[in-house]
Amino acid sequence: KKISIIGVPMDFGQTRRGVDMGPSAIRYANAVERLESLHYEVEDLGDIDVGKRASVEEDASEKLKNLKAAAAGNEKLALKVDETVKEGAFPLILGGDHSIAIGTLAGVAKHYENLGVIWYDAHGDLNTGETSPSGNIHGMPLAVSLGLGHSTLTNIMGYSPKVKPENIVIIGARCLDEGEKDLIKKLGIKVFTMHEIDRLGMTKVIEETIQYFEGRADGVHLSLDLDGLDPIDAPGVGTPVIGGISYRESHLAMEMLAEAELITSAEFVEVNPILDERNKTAIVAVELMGSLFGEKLL
Ligand code: DIR
Ligand code: MN
Ligand code: MN
Ligand code: MN
Repeated sequence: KKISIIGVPMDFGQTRRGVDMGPSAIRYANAVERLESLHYEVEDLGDIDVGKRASVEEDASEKLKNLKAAAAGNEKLALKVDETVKEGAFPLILGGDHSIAIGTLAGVAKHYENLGVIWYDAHGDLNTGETSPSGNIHGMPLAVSLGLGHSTLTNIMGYSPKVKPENIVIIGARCLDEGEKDLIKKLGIKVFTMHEIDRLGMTKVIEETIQYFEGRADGVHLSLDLDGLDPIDAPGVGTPVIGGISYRESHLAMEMLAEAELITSAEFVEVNPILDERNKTAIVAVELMGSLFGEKLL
């Protein structure tokens, strides 16, 4: 099976600079070599040209920050991801802030009846313009993919919604805004917060996740925000939240997903090398990619 890597140097979805260098940091941590060593054919398609912040004129009255720039970058990403899936390759997207999940899911979901999504994140990313405390689009991609929020974003690739609420599993949540909590309850979205991870253990959480998707999803996308991990293990992120998923638990999760052969596309986002310690977070991302693609210790 072929893996096609797509870098997205996007930082319009939040306000801290440096996350646009995430794809470079992940490549520098030997992502391509790591996957090749697992006997995959790996094609690095390079980076999507998302343009510069200032090159797009934004509407000053718009609550969503950098809306036009973020939408344009995500349209390009969606087209590239669509091509990759058509070609039969596994799309592996390197972020960039989490707003890029809007484009990834737009490109992937049209190829499935019932695309499952694992949202591995400290946050729900379920805000809309109405509920967002920040106006940052990286806090909105899961809502957008459900068809909720600004039409400039929900209409990317010309169809909406991309995913159904019953096809989503959130893992690692520990920082949810009020509007996000309401939406989770209203839509009945399956969430394993840190409480459930502590209580059940990651083994059970992933077993239940795999079971949940059985007979329900015809493909599963993994959207892994590095801030889902504890900042001790992944310090190079823009919005760290203490009390997160450990490095070991994350490895276990990836290894179990690999064994189940569940995942059909993936993205690793929010790596910010400027906030990092000696590229630690990008290295962790590549370690987790190794496990997700079947690397074993023995
Ligand atoms: C917060 C932070 N919920 C917001 N979201 C983040 O701005 O909407 N998502 N950091 O990853
Ligand atoms: Mn996120
Ligand atoms: Mn997050
Ligand atoms: Mn490993």
